[in-house]
Amino acid sequence: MSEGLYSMEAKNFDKTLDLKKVKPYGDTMNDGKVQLSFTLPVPAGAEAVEAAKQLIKKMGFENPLVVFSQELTPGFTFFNCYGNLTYTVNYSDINVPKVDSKVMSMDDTDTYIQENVGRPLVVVGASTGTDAHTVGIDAIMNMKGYAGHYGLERYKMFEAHNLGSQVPNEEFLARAIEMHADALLVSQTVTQKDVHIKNLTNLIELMEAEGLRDKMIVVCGGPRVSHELAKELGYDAGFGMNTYADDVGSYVAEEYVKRHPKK
Ligand code: B12
Repeated sequence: MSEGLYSMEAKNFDKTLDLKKVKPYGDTMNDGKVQLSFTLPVPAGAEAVEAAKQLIKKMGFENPLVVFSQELTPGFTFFNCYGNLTYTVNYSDINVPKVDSKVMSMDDTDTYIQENVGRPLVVVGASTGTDAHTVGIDAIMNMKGYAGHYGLERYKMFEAHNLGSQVPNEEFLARAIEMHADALLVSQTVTQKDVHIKNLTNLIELMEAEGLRDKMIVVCGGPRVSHELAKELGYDAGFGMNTYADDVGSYVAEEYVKRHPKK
């Protein structure tokens, strides 16, 4: 990976920064200072503090410091601590797979679809399976949008259908077929016991069984979803935290045009 703007700024700020050996920054470059908090299932007291310090050392920290400890309930003690991390990472070697598209504004995406497709693209979204979280999919799809970015319902060239939450995969797919969806937008927030992996995989299996997988662009998103994970599970793209409708809208439009070049 190339050295990004921020790392370059840090390098100008302090010449001792080595991007091959990056560690946390606290008060001074390379001090490795980290704040951590956790609970131990032991009663509060000097022994609890010592146990916390020993654990911090085992995690790879030097100078363990417990700055706050309090009994939460009899037999459980909460700690706030500091330590200097001894480990480093090679930032220069990091390569994170990302969605390959040029992010356009809402107006530019509308114009792009108008010029290259000539009709609104149909997108159908939901928080699927047992997942009850709607805020993520709403942020992407709702007319009013999220953090100053209008959602897909606001775009002139997307016909956006948000089916809400806890939509079973079978129903999601049936509605998508009925609405002639060009793209599916799946949101997954709960990841306990890998429920998202099972649910996301199940949708792809259903689509493959129906011979539909290649007929639609299939995108998933959520706070613990990455593009890499999405690809592994058979999706075209995956979006994580801090995604806006602009990112997804641009991707869907460009991907559709790639698959259906204008004759
Ligand atoms: C609000 C909330 C709820 C509300 C949801 C209300 C609603 N209508 O959505 C309620 C109270 C109902 C709730 C319930 C539960 N919750 Co809850 N909830 C949260 C909370 C506080 C905020 C989530 C949120 O709204 N984030 C804001 C949105 C905007 O962010 P986002 O979802 O990440 O979305 C962005 C991106 O991820 C991306 N994105 C998301 N989806 C998609 C889809 C596509 C296609 C694309 C492109 C992008 C995309 O774009 C969005 C905008 O940038 C989080 C904790 C937290 N602070 O994050 C816990 C949290 C998600 N909940 C959690 C849990 C465990 C639950 C419950 C299981 C609790 C329980 N035992 O009952 C239940 C869920 C039951 C169920 N069947 O699903 C855990 C999940 C842990 C895990 N890793 O699995 C969390 C992390 C809390 C915690 N620390 O334990 N919850």
